[in-house]
Amino acid sequence: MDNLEELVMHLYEIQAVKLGQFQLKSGICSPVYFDLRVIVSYPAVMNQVSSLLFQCAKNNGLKYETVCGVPYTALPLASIICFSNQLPMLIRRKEAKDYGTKRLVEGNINPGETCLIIEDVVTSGSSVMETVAVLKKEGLKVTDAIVLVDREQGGKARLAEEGIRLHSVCSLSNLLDVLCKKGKIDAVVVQNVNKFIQENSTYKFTKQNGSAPAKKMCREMSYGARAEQPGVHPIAAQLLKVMEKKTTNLCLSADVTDCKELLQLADTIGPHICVLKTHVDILQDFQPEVIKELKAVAEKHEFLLFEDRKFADIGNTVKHQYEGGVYKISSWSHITNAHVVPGPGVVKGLKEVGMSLNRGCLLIAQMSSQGSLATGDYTKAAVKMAEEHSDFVFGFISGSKLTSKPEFLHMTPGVQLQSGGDGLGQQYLSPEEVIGKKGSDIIIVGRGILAASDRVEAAQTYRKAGWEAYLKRLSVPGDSCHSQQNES
Ligand code: 5BU
Repeated sequence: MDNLEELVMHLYEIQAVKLGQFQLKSGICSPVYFDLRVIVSYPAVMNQVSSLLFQCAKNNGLKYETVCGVPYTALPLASIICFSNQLPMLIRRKEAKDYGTKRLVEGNINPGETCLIIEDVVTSGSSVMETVAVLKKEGLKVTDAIVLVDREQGGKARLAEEGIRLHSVCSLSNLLDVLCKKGKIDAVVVQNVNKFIQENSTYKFTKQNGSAPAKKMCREMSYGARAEQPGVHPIAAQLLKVMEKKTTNLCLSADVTDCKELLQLADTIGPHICVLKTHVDILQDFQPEVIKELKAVAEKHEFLLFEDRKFADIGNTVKHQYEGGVYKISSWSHITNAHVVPGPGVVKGLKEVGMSLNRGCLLIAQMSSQGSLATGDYTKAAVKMAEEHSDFVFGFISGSKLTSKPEFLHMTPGVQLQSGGDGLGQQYLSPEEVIGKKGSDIIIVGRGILAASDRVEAAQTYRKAGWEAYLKRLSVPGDSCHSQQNES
């Protein structure tokens, strides 16, 4: 048995690679599943993997001064490589919290030096890209990444477009060949996995002469990659990271009038959402205590709070409304929103209160209700206002994507699986339309979930629909690069 065959058999024996039917976090069913986190419990496998990764870099004649593993699985692998070969290492921090105050890269950073990336498994390449972006921000050069297993779902092509060469110790096809040869799987399984790979590529391009892309296709950035964009607002970065980590672009519009019900909703639906939107002034038994509890649930399930207050007065008044009164919105709500009808003073007023608290604001550029006047030039003016106050405004309430600037987020209300309305002007579009066709980032769902007999099940359905529409959008380059100034 050669080294690679031996390794594949070891990985199979310790269940780091499994064949069967696996529900991925995205909701997609995969016939193959990798969990390389388990290898830390097998020192011989750790050694074997590390030396194959290092050998792969050597075989490709790579020149580099330092090494960084993509957190977390590749961290110990990078450590072994560096220790065994006396190379300096860098550690990239991944914590979503406190990233504003802590260093993002630990170790001696010498700008201009080349850093080699180590990763365990590559699917779309987005995790590698996140680490590359952080290292580049520190002034390092990154040109190559070594991965143990390339799932052959488009990661290599995507990384190549970003100027990163991906070298793999083993491709998914190699791995299947070995397992088939050793009698662990049969040809039908190999066929199934190959079909899955073909149908679930995260990147597609038109080939010319069998290799190079026929033309440079503009492709969509993942939520995770957008979180690393220069100039991204801290709240947008936090939210994008939560979305990527929890694999959800669902915001629950928790329009209930009872505090106990609100807290119960937050706790049961919390694992499935990235944002919980409130109308705190419809709570009939509001007590400041409820906010304390809501904040604790938000932390427990890692979602952000969004008070849908729709401020629409002069700057001086909204300042008081945001900070004071009974609800003290600025003290707990990560996100709030404002109409642009008063002009920029409304943003300036809110900013005076919210900036130091690290809050973020969305501008209402379009509304979901029938006959809304927020269209055309009004919408364009909202986009301009957001761009001029991007230190506080990080996105829009809108029916569609309004700007191609990746640092801005679009949240869309008026979402239900069934199209139609509510008889009072509300108009509904499906998650597929909103995320897939209109290019929005987050679906806001209220009664689609609240009126269901099983709210958790309904939330899961919306989460899956929203996420699958996003994944589909990621896999089709071309149409999401254009700023869609169209009206919904
Ligand atoms: P629904 O139950 O999914 O229809 O609730 C939609 C929520 O979004 C509700 O809280 C509205 O106040 C909110 N909303 C909206 O529906 N349309 C808009 O244009 C804006 C907010 Br802005």
